[in-house]
Amino acid sequence: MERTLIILKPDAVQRGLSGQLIARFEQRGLRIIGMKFIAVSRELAQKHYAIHEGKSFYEGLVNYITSGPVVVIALEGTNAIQAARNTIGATRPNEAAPGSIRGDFAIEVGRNLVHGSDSPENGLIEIANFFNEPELVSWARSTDSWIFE
Ligand code: IDP
Ligand code: MG
Repeated sequence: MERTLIILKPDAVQRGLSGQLIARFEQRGLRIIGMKFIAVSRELAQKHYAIHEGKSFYEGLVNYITSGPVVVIALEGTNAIQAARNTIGATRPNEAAPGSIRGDFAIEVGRNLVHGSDSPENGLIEIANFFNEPELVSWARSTDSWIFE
């Protein structure tokens, strides 16, 4: 089982898309193990996006993710990283396939609605950055055997 951190970014919350976007991950079959509605501090934003420090869009990116409340979600499942990234769609919404979140709801890279971890290792690191251990729930979903073989 892999774990991935999903963030519904401030544009998703402001546009009232949170419910629809959560539904897409649920219907994909990924199991929610943590979820909360928070304001991201600048410090946490800088930590989360440290890999992009120095890039031309870095300042704008930190401003974007701290510009309003977000929903952070920890998901678990087989191939959770790739499954979630496919559900999210390509980084640049103009290149994202229709049917993906970005392909259906977004148009610009700086307002691309959702974050998803890019590797199993980063999934664990990013979840630990946003959640305390007691905020993560280990549970058996009654439908698990119909979703995971
Ligand atoms: P990802 O979110 O698809 O993993 P990354 O390359 O990790 O994409 O970039 C992190 C975030 O930085 C993107 O989701 C997007 O919000 C922002 N970003 C990436 N490239 C650009 C850019 O060229 N201009 C503005 N924002 C960008
Ligand atoms: Mg990324």
